Amino acid sequence: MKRVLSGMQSSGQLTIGNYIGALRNYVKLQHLHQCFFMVVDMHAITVPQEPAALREQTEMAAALYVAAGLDPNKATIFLQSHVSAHAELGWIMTTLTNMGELERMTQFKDKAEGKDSVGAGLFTYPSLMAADILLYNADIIPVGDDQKQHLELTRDLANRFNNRFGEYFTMPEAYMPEVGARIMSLDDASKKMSKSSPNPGSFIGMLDEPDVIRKKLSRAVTDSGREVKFDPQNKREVSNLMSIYSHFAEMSLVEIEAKYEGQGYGPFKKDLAEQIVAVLEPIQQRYKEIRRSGEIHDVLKKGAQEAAEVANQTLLEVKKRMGFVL
Ligand code: AQP
Repeated sequence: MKRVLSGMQSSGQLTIGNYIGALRNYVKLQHLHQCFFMVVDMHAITVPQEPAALREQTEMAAALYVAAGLDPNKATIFLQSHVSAHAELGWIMTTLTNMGELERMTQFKDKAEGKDSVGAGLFTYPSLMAADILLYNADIIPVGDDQKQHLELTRDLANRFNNRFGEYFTMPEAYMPEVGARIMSLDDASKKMSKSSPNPGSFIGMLDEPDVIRKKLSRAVTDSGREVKFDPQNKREVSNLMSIYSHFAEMSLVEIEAKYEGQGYGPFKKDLAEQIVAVLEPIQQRYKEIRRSGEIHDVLKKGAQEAAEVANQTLLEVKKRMGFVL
């Protein structure tokens, strides 16, 4: 049995991009491996968060994990900030990281673009992410395509540590969906769909009401043609919507093309909205029950205990090897 680790930032409401790129895979993997799934609230504060919003977003994300099908008796579900070893190993990993490596990170460049002032945490966050993964000696990391570069850095840091202080860390491997590893924004298909986008029309939130989903899709940008065809080079917007369709309806791209041949975009977008609603509605129902019962607090408490047991052991070993007085 392998070890799986992944997490999402509580920087907004989870989107269908987070669902397709990561959460759906979490649910599958919990039946196959030993899994640790966290809400990375300490990553969320790399951009300013209002305290009340951070609290709500963090509980929302954890409750959505469970509502989407994560079982606290199968997987360890916890908050990053509840296990202090993350911050400690995060600092150690920062000291092993070179500035040049962080400067190359495209996500940092994207997030810093056009901002007058950027927090140092946004720059160093890939080192904390490396610590998140290495603390659990995880083998498999289910992530979307945007996290590939950060995972490469994690592997480099694991190698660097192993070379300097003796073989210890496992080399983690990314686990990505074949289609939909990068779901793009509904208003601009050159940008990835992001939960922290200031334009709510650019993403579909996992808690969006059915009518909101229908409206957002009817307004989603397409091209001036009318052919439902998967061609990411020339038909970026429609190809993105087709990837989403393929996931929610569990249909291949070829099947989708055949179904909408000669029909234009209208019926395709309408059906897509219904496919998304059909998957999200039961999750939203369960979500409401979970929030109402308050059970998520018990889930997170149990998860933090389980996670800390593994993480603290790793941290101790790392400190011993590096020469800290214990
Ligand atoms: N658009 C996407 N398509 C596919 N996968 C995605 N992921 C995120 N966006 C997409 C995957 O979701 C997981 C959680 O991501 P995160 O919360 O750690 O941060 P992120 O990658 O920066 O996601 P967002 O939604 O864009 O958050 P903000 O707006 O705060 O930056 C990851 O596995 C990610 O790959």
